[in-house]
Amino acid sequence: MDVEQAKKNLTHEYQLFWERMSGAIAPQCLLEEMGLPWRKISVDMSAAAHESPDYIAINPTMRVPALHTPSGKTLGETGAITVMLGEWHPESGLVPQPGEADRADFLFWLFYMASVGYPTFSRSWHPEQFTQEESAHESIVETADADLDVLFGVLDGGIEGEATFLRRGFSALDIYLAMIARWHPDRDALFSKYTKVAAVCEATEKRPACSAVMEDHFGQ
Ligand SMILES: N[C@@H](CCC(=O)N[C@@H](CS)C(=O)NCC(=O)O)C(=O)O
Repeated sequence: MDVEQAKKNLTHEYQLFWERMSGAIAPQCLLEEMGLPWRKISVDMSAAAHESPDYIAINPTMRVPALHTPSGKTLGETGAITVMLGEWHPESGLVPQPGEADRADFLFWLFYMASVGYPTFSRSWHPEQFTQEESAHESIVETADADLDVLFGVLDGGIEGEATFLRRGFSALDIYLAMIARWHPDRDALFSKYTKVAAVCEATEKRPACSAVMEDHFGQ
């Protein structure tokens, strides 16, 4: 392949700005499930690479993940990335399209997980970002973990399929749920208590693409 061809190929693949165990899990699973060509661009958050001018030019929110599309657009926010990948690749059937009956439920549950769930995990994992008092960390984590219990209880009640969130079968909601369940401090206890959540996550993680992505993030 000549340089010109290589350059052309680069512009035809997605680039996922990625960190281990981060919210990059969901878009990575989607890219794999959709069979799309993509490239991993590691962002070393332990070295504050997400706060560097280069990364700010890509994602001004200074958060990971971000997705650079083959058409040259870059966007952040896992919820937005999920919806847009679904719209750009409707043939995947992973995201209900405008006009489909379960679109409203899909958006409802996706944004509940992305806008309520994700920041609750941020409180549980990074209490230092929410207070200047070190003595308050324990209490912030305890409150966040109690909120997570409520969150997963609500999600359990919203699951309508057998081992999928939506009745239609496997969708991007299952991927998002499997991602946040992986972040839970006690996944065994979570799965014993919320059996519908467990069924969705276990079925999702049995899929070859999702299983490989989880291994990429949580393997040794
Ligand atoms: N609302 C964002 C949240 C993304 C987020 O908070 N990502 C974490 C990594 S898992 C992050 O970048 N944190 C920045 C920091 O800790 O400074 C999304 O859904 O993409």
